Amino acid sequence: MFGLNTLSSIEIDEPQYNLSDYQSAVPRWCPGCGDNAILTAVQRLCRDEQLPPEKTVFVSGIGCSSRFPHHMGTYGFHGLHGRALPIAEGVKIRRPDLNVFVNMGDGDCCSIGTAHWIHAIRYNMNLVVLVHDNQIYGMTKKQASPTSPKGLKTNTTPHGSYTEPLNILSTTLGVGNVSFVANAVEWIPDLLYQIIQQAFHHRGLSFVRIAQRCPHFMPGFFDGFMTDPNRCLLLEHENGLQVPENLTKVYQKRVDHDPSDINRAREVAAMSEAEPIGILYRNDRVECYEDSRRPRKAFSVEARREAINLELDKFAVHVGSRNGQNLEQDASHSANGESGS
Ligand SMILES: Cc1ncc(C[n+]2csc(CCOP(=O)(O)OP(=O)(O)O)c2C)c(N)n1
Ligand code: SF4
Repeated sequence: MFGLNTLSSIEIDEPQYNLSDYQSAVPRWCPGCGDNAILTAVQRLCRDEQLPPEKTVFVSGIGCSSRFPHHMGTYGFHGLHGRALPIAEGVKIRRPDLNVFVNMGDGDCCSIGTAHWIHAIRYNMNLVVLVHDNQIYGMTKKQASPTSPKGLKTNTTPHGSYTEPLNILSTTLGVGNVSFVANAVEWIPDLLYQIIQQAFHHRGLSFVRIAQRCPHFMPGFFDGFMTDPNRCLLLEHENGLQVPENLTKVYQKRVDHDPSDINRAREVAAMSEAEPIGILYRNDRVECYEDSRRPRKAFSVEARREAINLELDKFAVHVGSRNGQNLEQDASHSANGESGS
């Protein structure tokens, strides 16, 4: 007998999502832009985790990278410059059941959005935060960002940037309540995928800084890291990154890094000679904000109406009184021939 009999047939009740279910408008990023690689990694993750598109939200601010939600076949919110995190937190606090991702540029996160960045780490909501760090303002055509290297000539710093760049990883690791910090580069897809996957599985705010090429305004900027594997330091650990064998031949600069050690994480973050790749820090015991501050119980329409009416009653003007005076009394005075005016 050929084929399966009815007893051994496979029944699939759940919908199976494939990559095209997560694809929306065709990306309009420049050819070779690193945002394309990040999009591909995230779409793969959604497919592998079988995330229902209707239960998944991408939130962004403004910038080239912030066009991300347009390219995902999920819900999305393209917000205001620097304001992705408060919007995402609003979504998460009302709907903790949703998978919420945040995409920010380095300008979005570390310049106009700095206050939200710091406080989001402190709040520790269950979000995946991806910072596309091309070290420039891409959308506004090469202005210096807080992560631009000192001396970089841009439209706002034609004689070269005067200030030291801000270290995204060190700053994040310096905030009390930090629970997950990772560093990735978009041009090593296997490791990028693995890092985003671990961020997704971490319960709490997973902060992933991703070095991202902007070939249009920063051509060749990351070439040194791409052509010399020794400028990358892979952080391996059983609770962190597991480097696939095919990459071990290329990336020989690897170190055993325990992500539970925050002091070591801070040392690694401060390194300037190599780009650390992997999970720098992970602490699963930090409480999520939405677990301690659950939204209040939903009330019925009738209960809400009654509560609103009770409040409004406090301001009600009763017929027969004006400015605290009793009009009925005034009227009776007039009727008795007393002047009420
Ligand atoms: C309140 C406000 N200020 C400034 C701008 C102009 N603006 C748009 S995008 C952008 C910077 C984008 O750079 P980045 O966040 O690094 O993202 P990229 O484009 O490099 O992905 C700026 C300053 C704006 N849209 N809104
Ligand atoms: S300007 Fe840069 S960051 Fe923006 S789409 Fe082009 S390559 Fe990407």
